[in-house]
Amino acid sequence: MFQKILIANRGEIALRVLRACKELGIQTVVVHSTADSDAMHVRLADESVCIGPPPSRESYLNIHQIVAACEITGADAVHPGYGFLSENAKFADILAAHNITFIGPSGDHIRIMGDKIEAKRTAKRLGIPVVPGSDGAISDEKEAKRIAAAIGYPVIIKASAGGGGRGMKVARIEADLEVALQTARSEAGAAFGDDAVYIEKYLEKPRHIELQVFGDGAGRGVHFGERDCSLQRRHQKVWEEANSPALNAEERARIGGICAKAIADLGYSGAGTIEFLYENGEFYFIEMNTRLQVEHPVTEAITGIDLVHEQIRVASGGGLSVKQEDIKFNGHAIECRINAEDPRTFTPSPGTITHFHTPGGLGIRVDSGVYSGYRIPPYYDSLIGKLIVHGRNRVECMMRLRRALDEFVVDGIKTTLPLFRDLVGNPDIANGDYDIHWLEKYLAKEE
Ligand code: MV4
Repeated sequence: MFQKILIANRGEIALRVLRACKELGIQTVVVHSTADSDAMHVRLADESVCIGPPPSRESYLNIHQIVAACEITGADAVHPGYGFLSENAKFADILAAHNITFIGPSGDHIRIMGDKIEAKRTAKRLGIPVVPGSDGAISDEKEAKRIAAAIGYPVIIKASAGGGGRGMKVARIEADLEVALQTARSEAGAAFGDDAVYIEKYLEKPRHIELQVFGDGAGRGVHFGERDCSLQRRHQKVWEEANSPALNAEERARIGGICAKAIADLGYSGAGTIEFLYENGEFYFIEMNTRLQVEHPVTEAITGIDLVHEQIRVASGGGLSVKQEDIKFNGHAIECRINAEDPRTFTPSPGTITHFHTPGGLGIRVDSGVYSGYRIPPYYDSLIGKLIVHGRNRVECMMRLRRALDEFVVDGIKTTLPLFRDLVGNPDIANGDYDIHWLEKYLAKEE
């Protein structure tokens, strides 16, 4: 087991990882920018190292400073959290070269999944159902037209170096294809320095369902069920739940089994998320994320398993603490992302939190790094906390969520709490009847 872990992140996730380390008796080091000297993760860590000025590029993304902080403090592993360097293959490789364990998959696995064409090819080879489309990059318009005619319109052009919604163009008819292809290609070249694009059948009203998987790096793989993350705005998830209101136990076991076997065959190590679009009872792979995700607590709530403990165990060579048959799904969980933003326009609202009171009681978890009197710096993303609610079933979970939202007080700044208070009263949400476009349509109507 590790003696000392360096946490290369900030905010609620730094605190989340810190808590897991404390429970496992592992010493903690945090790194921080000058804007985060009074952050909670800095106060609670055993040691802290200031690694640079506020801009992320010069601090939380500065690989050399982080490696230096490991060497100064004698940390033997790094947990990257999510965002920042968590899916940076070069960072994983550099740490390995310094004999520091990256708590995550190998640089090679990160690299494969970062290249969306390679990721899809790998998924397909491993038996995961993918969206119909080109087998790899498309070379010219003629090829695009031929494939589009074969799979049928509408189609979508995606950047291989994109992901998370960046660099996509829809063509509804053949006459749209030339422009879609050219814009997607030139935007990809400008944004990512890689103009490779691929084509897929465009799914009109899917849900976004993702499978939580884990590999032990030695040929074993398990799945922890799915999360439904369809409620999003501009590719930012807003509300996530486990299980998906759209799936039954049989469908879960089937797609879960496929994913767990794929992870085993890949020899993958650590936590991963396999993202699917789900429409008319079918799963279509789109991407795989090679990190712990923001919404992992809903999976923890329904399985009772600490996923950060598992990450640390696997990275230290101790293997997973559970077998597939030990993983049971119990009840329902919902996570609301509390952002320091206007609840309608989503304009960031940094500033000082004058009063912060979190709800409590059975089935309530709040993961947050803020406190009364804390000043939110304007340099980073606006997530200030997550409310995770668990119940024996979805109805109980929703009742408890409504009550918890009433108790939650954040004064001094705008937050997305009022949006959630509206959503819990909406009949579509109560019925679990929504797709990836639901929230944006709802927000457009409310204006
Ligand atoms: C799609 C799609 C429809 N058809 N692919 C957006 C994010 C990126 N991970 C993939 N995305 C999409 N890919 C096909 N073939 C629709 C989206 C999409 C979306 C996906 C998940 C969650 C929210 C979304 C919002 C708009 C579009």
